[in-house]
Amino acid sequence: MDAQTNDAPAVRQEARPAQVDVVVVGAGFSGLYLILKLRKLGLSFRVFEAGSGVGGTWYWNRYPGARCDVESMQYSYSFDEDLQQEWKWSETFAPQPEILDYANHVADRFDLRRSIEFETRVTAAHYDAAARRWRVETDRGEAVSARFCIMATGCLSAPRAPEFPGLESFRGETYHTGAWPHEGVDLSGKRVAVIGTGSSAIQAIPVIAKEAGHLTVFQRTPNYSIPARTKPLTPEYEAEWKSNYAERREIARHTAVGNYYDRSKLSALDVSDEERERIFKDRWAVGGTRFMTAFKDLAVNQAANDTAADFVRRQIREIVKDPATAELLAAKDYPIGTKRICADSGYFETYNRPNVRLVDINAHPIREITAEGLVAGEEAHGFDVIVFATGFDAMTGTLLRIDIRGRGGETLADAWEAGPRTYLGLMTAGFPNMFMITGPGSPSVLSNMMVSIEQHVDWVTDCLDWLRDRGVEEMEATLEAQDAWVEHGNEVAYKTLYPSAASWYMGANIEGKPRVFMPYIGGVGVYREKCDAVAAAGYEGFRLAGGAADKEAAAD
Ligand code: FAD
Ligand code: N01
Repeated sequence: MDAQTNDAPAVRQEARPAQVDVVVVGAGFSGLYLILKLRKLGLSFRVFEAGSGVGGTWYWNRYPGARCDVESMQYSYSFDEDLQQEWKWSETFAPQPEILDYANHVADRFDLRRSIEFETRVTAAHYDAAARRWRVETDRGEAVSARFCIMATGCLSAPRAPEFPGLESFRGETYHTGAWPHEGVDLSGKRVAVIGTGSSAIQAIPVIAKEAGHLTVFQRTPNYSIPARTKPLTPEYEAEWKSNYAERREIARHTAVGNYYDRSKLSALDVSDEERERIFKDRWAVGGTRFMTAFKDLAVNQAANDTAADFVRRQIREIVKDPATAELLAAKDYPIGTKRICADSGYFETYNRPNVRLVDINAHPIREITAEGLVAGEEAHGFDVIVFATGFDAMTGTLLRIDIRGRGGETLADAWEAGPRTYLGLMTAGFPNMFMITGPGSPSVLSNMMVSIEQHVDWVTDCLDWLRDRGVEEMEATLEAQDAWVEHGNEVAYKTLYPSAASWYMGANIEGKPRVFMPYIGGVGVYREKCDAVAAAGYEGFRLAGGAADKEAAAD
């Protein structure tokens, strides 16, 4: 099957009962693994996916240059030994088409497609407290009743483009990196604008520059980026990983970010200037975001962080020939790593090309989009194509685009008015029987997401099994447990430098969005232990009702 066209092929469809145990929303890596686990449990379920194929992020983000920044050998499922032994990655950092192929392979290998209803968007989910069931509605006009609802909707799945005045008047083509056309876009010889310089833009810009006639990049905030230095996987490297997979995966599960690689135990301030420079140079030469683990304190100590930021700025000044452009590209106003660190393939070098220009929109704000292009400051720019690489309404946006109402009809939007509040990033008080996979309040976007996805799916499905065994019909995070978790999450976050940046982690990329640090930064390993302890204690911090839970309550 051609993964890039990736329309759902004709497959044997499962029965579509109007009443099921579980509804799953989303068929990215979270949803796919959920299907497998729910089948093993023998629960009845339905899965709705807005896209026409599987893969989520990797189905939607088909912009030129898209690729992973977690090493391929680690950005993959670990739940099946044969799968991880048999799948072959071509490069150290896999390109998007290959990751999408992998998602399709998993869907076919485990015959998952028959359980998914594609091109079906969930529009509403209302909890009926009397029946202890969710009523889930789709844009196909169907309503399904489910005991449990699992939101596998992704953290970076609500693309957003700023509402520049005049946008509708533009006569050329516009695209968002997060919703790139499946048939690709012919940019050859065209005058292209890219707005934004986040991870997506930084990956796309070098590729677009090679194809376009002229490229103008509109930058609001410069980003720190480390060369990815992706290269073909050697048979030796692959064999070494595959013969140690089980052990390495297990180690990764207990690390801070879910990756198996060396993390320094040294402070950047405890070594000589020469030694520090040597270590940074080594990391820069190896490539990839593991640069940030060169020293143990880069994320928590401003002075230590400054040494890394300064090193990266010096690399940029060396690479970019025009000093004024280099200065604009050198981030200075926030600590390195506190906005998601980028990994690139020739990003800074691209500005040495004669057909590429950088415009600082702080000095020259985009005033309007016109029929011919856009006006930034006093200058009118003509374009055939405008690419919005302007990111996502991250972590909460996708959930809040669904009309979710919990106990008593309270909307999730109201419950999260001051920012998302969850217990363990798994559930929100007032919304019983609704789980989130990698929700706000869990490590999610700060980790190798495959590790976090597997951990959440395993935890949730073990929980469903446990509830079923005891005939428990309702599970809800208590307010006390949620408040304590939110407080703990904030406490840990504010020990780091992260909250000092105007990042999407803080909701700062969306006007009016509450400024709270959304993911849990206490570490993947620590978090896993906490989740396991909660489960072992009979789901401590959750209120349970029905079946054995009622009997226990009556006996107390
Ligand atoms: P998603 O892949 O986002 O899937 C969610 C699915 O839910 C989507 O298919 C969507 O269509 C569907 N959906 C949402 N709402 C509805 C609805 N209302 N009704 C029906 N369907 C709905 N993570 C890493 O760890 N390493 C990386 O290198 C990395 N690179 C990334 C690169 C890009 C460009 C982006 C955007 C993200 C990247 N991520 C990376 C994060 C990535 O999102 C996760 O790694 C992972 O793919 C998330 O899987 P998921 O299934 O949880 O969510
Ligand atoms: O989005 P972003 P992204 N006017 O929000 C700018 C993952 N990912 O799609 O910084 C002008 O990071 C905005 O400027 P500023 C990864 O987790 C991973 O690039 O807000 N500009 C910024 O420059 C990543 O973090 C990979 O000042 C505006 C850019 O648009 C996440 O997805 C690859 C603007 C948006 O950057 C999101 O990345 C791709 C406006 N009104 C994505 N609004 C890997 O490599 C926004 N901008 C693994």
